[in-house]
Amino acid sequence: MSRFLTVGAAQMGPIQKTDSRESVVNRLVALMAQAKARGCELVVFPELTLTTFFPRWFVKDLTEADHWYETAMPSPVTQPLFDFARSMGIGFSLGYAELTEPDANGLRHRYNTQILVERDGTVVGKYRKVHIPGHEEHEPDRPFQHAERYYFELSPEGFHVWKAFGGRMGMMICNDRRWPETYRTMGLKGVEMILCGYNTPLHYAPDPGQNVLQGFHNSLVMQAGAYQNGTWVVGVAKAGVEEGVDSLGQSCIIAPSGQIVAQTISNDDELIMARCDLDWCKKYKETLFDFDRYRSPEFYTAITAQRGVVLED
Ligand code: ING
Repeated sequence: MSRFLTVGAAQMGPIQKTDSRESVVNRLVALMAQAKARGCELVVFPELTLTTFFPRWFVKDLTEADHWYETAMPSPVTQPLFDFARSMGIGFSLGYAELTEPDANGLRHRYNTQILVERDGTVVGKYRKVHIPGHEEHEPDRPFQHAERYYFELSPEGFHVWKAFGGRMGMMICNDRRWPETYRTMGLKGVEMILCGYNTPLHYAPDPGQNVLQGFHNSLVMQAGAYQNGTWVVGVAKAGVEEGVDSLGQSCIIAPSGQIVAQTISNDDELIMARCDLDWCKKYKETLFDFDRYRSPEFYTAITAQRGVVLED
């Protein structure tokens, strides 16, 4: 038995500070048209894909950054993407900065968000980033900031798996892909395909020795997560030199075996695709990684009981 889902990874090249949302949406629509022409049923876009990666700058008054966020999805500027998708009968996943309406206490919340939109245009899932990297305060010694912990709050909901596109779909955002808990939490919910967007600068200020390993680490974590949870993984970059900062491309589609079945070769707008058999997940979920048969959660309690390391000696 096979349940095929043809998925596209629509890598975006740089988005500069002065690039309008309209110009970005036009690029997204062009990639979506390519995806449709190549038989894709679902196309995945990167993290924060409507604007430049604004956490590379620090602004003292957070409200000065409000224009980088979306207060509605769809909004008048993103409606053309939703309309085109529905007219083409193609679904998509989109990452953006979310600024919510005031809550019961009059507070507005800021999340690094990704949505999943089915082929009929309905938003069937929303995920907000759990693992928020970088720093909370201005760090002037850095060549550029990575102040996501200043601009975004922790997800209030955590990880979820949605029945959509004929399978069980999960989402994660960028730094989430580096943490095994991300995959396992969704693996324990039966996930069959995890959609991930990322913005990964090649320069890692806390340890520049890692710079040369960015591509290796990117593939390593997603291949491991896919294999150890018997799931497809789609990783999609915003790549290239944005406002002088060079970010990793190497978007890829990874099988439940951990094999990379498609990978981009440029740092620009580039579509890759794969015809994914969701039933291929069973080859791992029902053998090596039959969680119910082989896991020993009684020995894993430290994973949820602790945040950091507790030395036993
Ligand atoms: N970006 C980065 C990521 O996890 C980072 C943070 C940059 C980590 C460089 C390591 C090296 O890919 C986001 N947006 O999480």
